[in-house]
Amino acid sequence: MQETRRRILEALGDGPVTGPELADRLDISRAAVWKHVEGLREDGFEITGGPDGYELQSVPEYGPAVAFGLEGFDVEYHDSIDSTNRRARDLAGEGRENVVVLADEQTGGRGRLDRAWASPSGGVWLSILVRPAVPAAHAPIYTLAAAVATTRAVREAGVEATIKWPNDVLVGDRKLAGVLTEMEGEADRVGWLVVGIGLNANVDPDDLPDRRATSLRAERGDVNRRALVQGLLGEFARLHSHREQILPAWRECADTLGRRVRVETGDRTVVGEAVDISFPGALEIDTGERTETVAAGDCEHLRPTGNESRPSG
Ligand code: BT5
Repeated sequence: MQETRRRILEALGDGPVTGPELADRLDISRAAVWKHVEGLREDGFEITGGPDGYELQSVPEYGPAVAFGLEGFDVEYHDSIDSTNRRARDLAGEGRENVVVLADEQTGGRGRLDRAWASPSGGVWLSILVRPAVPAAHAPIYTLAAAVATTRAVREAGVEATIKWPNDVLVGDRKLAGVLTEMEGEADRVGWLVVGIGLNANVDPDDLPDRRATSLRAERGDVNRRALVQGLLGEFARLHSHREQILPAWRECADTLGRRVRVETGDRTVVGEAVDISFPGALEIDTGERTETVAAGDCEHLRPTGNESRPSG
């Protein structure tokens, strides 16, 4: 959101302000004030004009308004886009950073390994573009940070979510959100990192292809997505600048630790008890014979009996 519009909203936050007063405070012309107020109205802010001046009546639930009150990130909002990750990668190519691409609907959302990610209108589909000064090998820690930030924001909204390693946010054994991280860089330095988060917010699980998917609407009713996204991004920003807090926070949110799991890594399958997570995000699995460290893969929670034919999540 433009700095001037942010300042106008801030001024209106304390009660009505006249046009001339706004022009004075912001050191812009009255015509410019009028133009910015019109722009805010177009973005869904309800601003009335009365004898006391302009008055802010309501802030929209989602859309460009997410930028209002958010520190540290520029927000680029789309009603509909193919994929916020694709757009964030393009912005990375233009040299941008600390941008969040946000959409109400995606027409070509992607999961890991190029799987399709259903993204109907009403969800939270966003991608965070950052350039952390770390080696490329450390990138997975930001995927964990995104899962923690999402889980905490969802818990704040009253839904007891947990994380399944490495990046699924579940309610019980149903998937509420997923994370897709993409990056470019040299071995010793990340060039850019795009952390994509898909969160089934105000959507109907019937509109999602996977029968083991859930949404906030199904779990507790519709949420204010602006507050949710601001909470999520605030949490991500905190973890981003305090990396030492990410693993402890992940352990606190995780449902995988202490469970029997099966992890498919592409070239092997590891079955055993998930005993811990290690930097930058590897799962430690006690197979009974030794402890295996698995850096990436698809994880299935198994029943404690060891009956692997009946996965529970
Ligand atoms: C993920 O992949 O969980 C990562 C999803 C990341 C999506 C975000 S949305 C914003 C940004 N822009 C993008 O284009 N992507 C990111 P994975 O672990 O591979 O899970 C994919 C699998 O989840 C699919 O194969 C389906 O079985 C299932 N699935 C698809 N859509 C779903 C949904 N909306 N909710 C729950 N499960 C879904």
